[in-house]
Amino acid sequence: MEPAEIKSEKKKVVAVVGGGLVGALNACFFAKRGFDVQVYESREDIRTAKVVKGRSINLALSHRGRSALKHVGLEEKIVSQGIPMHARMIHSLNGKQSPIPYGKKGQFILSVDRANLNKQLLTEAETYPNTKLNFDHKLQDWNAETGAMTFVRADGTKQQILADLIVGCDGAFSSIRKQFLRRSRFNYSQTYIPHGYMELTMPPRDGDFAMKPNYLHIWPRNTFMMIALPNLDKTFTCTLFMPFENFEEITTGDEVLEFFQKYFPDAIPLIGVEALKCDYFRLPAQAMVSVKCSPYHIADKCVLMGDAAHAVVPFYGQGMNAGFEDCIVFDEIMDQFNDDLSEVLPEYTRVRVPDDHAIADLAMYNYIEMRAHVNSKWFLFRKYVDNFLHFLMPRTIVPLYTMVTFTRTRYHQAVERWQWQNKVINRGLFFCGTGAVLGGSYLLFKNPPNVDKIHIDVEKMWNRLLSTGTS
Ligand code: FAD
Ligand code: EGO
Repeated sequence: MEPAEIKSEKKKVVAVVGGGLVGALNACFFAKRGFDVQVYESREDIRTAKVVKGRSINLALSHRGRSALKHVGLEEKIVSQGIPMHARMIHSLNGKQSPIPYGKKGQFILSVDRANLNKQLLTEAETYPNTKLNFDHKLQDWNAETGAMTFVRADGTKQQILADLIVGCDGAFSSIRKQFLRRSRFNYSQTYIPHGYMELTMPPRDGDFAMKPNYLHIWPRNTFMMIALPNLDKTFTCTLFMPFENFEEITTGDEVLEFFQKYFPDAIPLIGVEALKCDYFRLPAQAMVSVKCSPYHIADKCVLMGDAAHAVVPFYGQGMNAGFEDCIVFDEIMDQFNDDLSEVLPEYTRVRVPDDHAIADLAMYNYIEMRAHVNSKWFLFRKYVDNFLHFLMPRTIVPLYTMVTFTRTRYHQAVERWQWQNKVINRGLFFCGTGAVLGGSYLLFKNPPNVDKIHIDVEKMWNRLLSTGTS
């Protein structure tokens, strides 16, 4: 008898609920492990749909996300269809553009098209014979005791389905998570931030990109922020972040223009006056929510991943990357515990919660810091300081953005290391400061200045540097 036949238990069924970015990738991971995978997605198949509605058109893909794609053999393909962004390009109010590299040569983030990425992942999942994609299946409810799920079709018919494992990848407003909320000892918090976002398209100019393509363009204006990521069709997708109350204050095309004239004048001719006046009113500003919860599992039955487990605000460009990394972490624990779900699920919660909570906090921290005091000068200054300190002590000081974006350092360890680095930097500054004061006093004593007053207000900058540390 063949060994395979001795172990003739039926293949376990994994139901992946949600065929978005994380669900489709997860389907590949589970299919690779030999499970019978059923994906249930509420929308129609986006590969054949005529109109694709959805959030943000493009996303920044970085190391963690790429690592996960590599596991399922998709990294090269996706990377080849992305646009590398080697540096941020900071736009000052006077129109000056200043690039600051992300790191060494070869360190870059990628602008990828969300819809295209989703399509490729679905197509990849379908190449496994043990995977089936079920579109037009909206999870209505499920029973945490029996594991039975109820799906509603577009025609209103309902369907009951059972699975050995339910993987909730149904996004920030997860229906799977609703059953978790009814249970004792489930921690949950959700915060809507006062900002909304709006996407505007910057068309090509003379058949080419209207701005330099290989950059993440950023207009830091404290509470008003705009970014632009390049697309393959030579357009840029600009995302304007602003408090809802300011969005609501602008009610006419002329007011849009006036607002841009004041804060983003260089973008007006690039987006186009008429387009700007019109696009602004096409869709209302969208909300952003941060969700943290724990545990991520119920017994050996159900687990949450991606935004369903941790929606983060987009101010670190890590939401999808973190969700993709979830898939790797789960896969590694499956290896470690031989697919024994009763061991794997609690371990996954134990290992992953601290890291997902850390990135949720970091993203929120960036939001608060940027809106409070990041204008273009401060942005440039801070990134120069980061790069300079890293250059001076490459092994001791690694910028937080670098650890988060270009390594797989566990998020919670990146935070710990960052706090340690800040202590080192502050001590260094203290000694330098003491040295400077002593040295300065000596020099002043030897060469008394012939001006009455020397007033340099470094104090303000100094205090800000000390109080906010360095990212
Ligand atoms: P989703 O993409 O939301 O997918 C969930 C899927 O589940 C959807 O297909 C939905 O139709 C389906 N679904 C929902 N309910 C049900 C149901 N009841 N039954 C069946 N199916 C259901 N991340 C980055 O890494 N880099 C970035 O640059 C970046 N930029 C962003 C910019 C903005 C403005 C926003 C809002 C987010 C950004 N993100 C970014 C975050 C990223 O979009 C998310 O983290 C990512 O989409 C999460 O993937 P997901 O599969 O978990 O959820
Ligand atoms: C001082 C200076 C403190 C997303 C700069 C903090 C985020 C923050 C939304 C950028 C890059 C990918 C992004 C940097 C900081 C994406 C990102 C950053 C934005 C907004 C974004 C950077 C999509 C914060 N990465 N980032 O260092 O370049 O620094 F500006 Cl609004």
